[in-house]
Amino acid sequence: MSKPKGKMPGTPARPSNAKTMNRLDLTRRLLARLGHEEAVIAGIGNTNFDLWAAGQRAQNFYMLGSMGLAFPIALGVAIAQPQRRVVAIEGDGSLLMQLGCLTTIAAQAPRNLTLIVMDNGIYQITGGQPTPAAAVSDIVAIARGCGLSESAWALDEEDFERLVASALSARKPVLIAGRIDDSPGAEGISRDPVQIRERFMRGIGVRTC
Ligand SMILES: Cc1ncc(C[n+]2csc(CCOP(=O)(O)OP(=O)(O)O)c2C)c(N)n1
Repeated sequence: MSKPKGKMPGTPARPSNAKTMNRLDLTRRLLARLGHEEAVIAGIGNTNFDLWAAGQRAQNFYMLGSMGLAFPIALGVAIAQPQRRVVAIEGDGSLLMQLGCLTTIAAQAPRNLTLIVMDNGIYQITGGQPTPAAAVSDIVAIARGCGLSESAWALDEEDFERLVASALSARKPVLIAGRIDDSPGAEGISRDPVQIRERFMRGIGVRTC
């Protein structure tokens, strides 16, 4: 029998030349590239902890409680406000739980949406259990297969910044995945969902009082 082609279980699914980076550092680099009241939506747990720590903009939304909703929420904002750039940040475990959103985003093809995946290969906040992205599932290949042709691994911090800059002027949805270390998210986020929602709605101009 001939050997099966492709990646074998247990072979890292990310490119071997992708540097292991740091979530908070990448989040700070992302925010430093913004300047036009872009909406930034972060997923449950560490991604929103680090977004909070990187700077509490009124246009930031912090998802609480449910995995995999940062990209769907961002899609809604991108459709509702086509003149505004929207960026979403999600963990690999959360995205893998909600993969269908990639096909919806590809089909809707909003011109103003950038998706960022912080891939540490673990469900870190619940104890560090490995995700399929650690061994067998390549998130960028999945996204491309869903129709998001502008999907790429950031190979290092400079590459990440270059990809973000280009995504922020792209005319298609763009997905950027970064391999990150297992540093815990920063402490200190306010977990009041009503406050988070109201501030965001004022920040993107849909609540005026
Ligand atoms: C629908 C759902 N299932 C399970 C959980 C429990 N849970 C919360 S965060 C999390 C892990 C998230 O992993 P990932 O998105 O990779 O982020 P990381 O913790 O690695 O930064 C899990 C399993 C949940 N909150 N919601």
